[in-house]
Amino acid sequence: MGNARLPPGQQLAAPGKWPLVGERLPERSSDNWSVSVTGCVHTPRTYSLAELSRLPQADCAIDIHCVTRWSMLGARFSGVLLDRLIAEAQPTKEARYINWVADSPRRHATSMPLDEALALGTLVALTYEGAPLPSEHGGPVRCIVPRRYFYKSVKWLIGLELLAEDRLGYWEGTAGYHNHADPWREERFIASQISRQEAATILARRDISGRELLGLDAAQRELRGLQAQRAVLRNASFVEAQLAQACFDGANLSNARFVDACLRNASFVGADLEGADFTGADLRGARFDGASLFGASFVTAGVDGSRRESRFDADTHIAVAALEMLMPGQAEFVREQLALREKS
Ligand SMILES: Nc1nc2c(c(=O)[nH]1)N[C@H]1C(S)=C(S)[C@@H](COP(=O)(O)O)O[C@H]1N2
Ligand SMILES: [Mo]
Repeated sequence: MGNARLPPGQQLAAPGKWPLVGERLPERSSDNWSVSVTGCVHTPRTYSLAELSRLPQADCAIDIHCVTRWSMLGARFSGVLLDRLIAEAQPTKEARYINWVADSPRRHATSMPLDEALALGTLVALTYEGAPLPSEHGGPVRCIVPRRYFYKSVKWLIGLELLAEDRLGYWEGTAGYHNHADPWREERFIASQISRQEAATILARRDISGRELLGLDAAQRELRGLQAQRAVLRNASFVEAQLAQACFDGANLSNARFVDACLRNASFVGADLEGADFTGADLRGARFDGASLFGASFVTAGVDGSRRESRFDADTHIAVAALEMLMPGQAEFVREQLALREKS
């Protein structure tokens, strides 16, 4: 019988056993521990442990799902809801991400969108099953992010930093762990159904030619010169990625997102780019010969009248015939860009 609370590919850990994963101990002792709230906030603050424990405490039962495939259901934690700390810090309007910083030799950290962390009921936890959180499991303070793989729950928490732009965490940046980490969608590594080893290899060799990696998450990655000929990358995210000189010839990139990516001299010859989003991307020198661009976008207009445009130059190759495939507003924008550069 399957357990409805168990996400795909997970198994229950032995009853009463909480596996230890990752770093074993914090850098310093738990005396004089403090947690600071900094970054895009009006009221930066540092809380001592005593101050944290005087704030209203929330009790939560949480299902833990580790990316290494064990789960532990109904673990009881108590502590301060992130909500409360954020309300006290008063985020500025730039604050869009939260970065959780650990006190550890490698300054272990992880990040997520702030609104998501709040919506998930994230806890700054001080106890486990009614007792102070053990040091090896992140005590005296760790974050507990429900409904994400457990690598989003940093042990030995010393800092909450609100950021305007996302910053990849330790595992996400070094080992190809997925930046969104939803266990119900099996977002384990940069693409579902690949191993940690494969993720690391892809990032190191920058070659995914011919591979099928649906929903690849390569946001913000440094992938200059990526070889992705004929790869199947539907719904991939390359938001803010560095992809100068990348080659996507013949690739299937329908609905892929290249928002704010650097695509200088990148090549999309014969690629399927239906519904792809190039808003804000640097397309100087990029080639789109023979690409299918139905429903692709290059500019967005905000409700406040602001516009985010992609950037073209005299070496950006888009066949005029391809403009027929675009929605009228998009076609007009691209036509303008092509006309402007004729004059310059
Ligand atoms: N500081 C720190 N936090 C961390 C890690 C780590 O290595 N260092 N590993 C993460 C991973 S991959 C997992 S699965 C959980 C493991 O928590 P546990 O050892 O208490 O089971 O902590 C997360 N938080
Ligand atoms: Mo993990």
